[in-house]
Amino acid sequence: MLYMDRSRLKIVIFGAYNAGKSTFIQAIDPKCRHVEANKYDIPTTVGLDFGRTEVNNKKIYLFGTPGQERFEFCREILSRGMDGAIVMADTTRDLDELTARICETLKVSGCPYAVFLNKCDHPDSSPLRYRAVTDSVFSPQISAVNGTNTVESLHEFLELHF
Ligand SMILES: Nc1nc2c(ncn2[C@@H]2O[C@H](COP(=O)(O)OP(=O)(O)OP(=O)(O)O)[C@@H](O)[C@H]2O)c(=O)[nH]1
Ligand SMILES: [Mg+2]
Repeated sequence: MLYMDRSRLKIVIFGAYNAGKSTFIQAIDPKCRHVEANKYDIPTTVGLDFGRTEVNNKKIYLFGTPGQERFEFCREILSRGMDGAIVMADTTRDLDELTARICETLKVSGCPYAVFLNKCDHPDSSPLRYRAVTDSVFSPQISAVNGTNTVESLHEFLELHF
């Protein structure tokens, strides 16, 4: 298998539409690539995001998924062979069905994952909205848009599991 080598890790970023997945990958790797379209003049991921970084001599490949419901097939393809997952949660919105379902699937699968509580810079942010899916899961508060706690949280997640 391509990713059995633990010096290279495939980490997939899941989460609802507009949660900040692409913004997070951009914060980690400013040279990342996106496949997106405009929905009501707002960019939305329709294929994937791809970013790279290196942590403790490990090459980390970040694959961002599309959040729209209709792209389930993309999420399924991108999740093949993943070593770990990060679920991006928009703390300005209540826990949604897609995010709850992704967390449940990851929990059952035994794949190492974390829930990143995003948009904590926003006045409407309330991380407690996600308490149903953060019990005994690493769940740092971040702001992808201004970079707060993004790199540190990724490092901590990797140190916990790899
Ligand atoms: N205030 C605030 N806004 C954010 C943050 N992260 C992302 N955003 C904004 O949220 C919107 C959606 O961000 P994206 O990164 O495109 O979200 P996504 O999860 O990739 O969206 P899809 O690919 O369409 O599912 C953009 O307007 C971002 O600027 C954050 O930490 N704080
Ligand atoms: Mg996106």
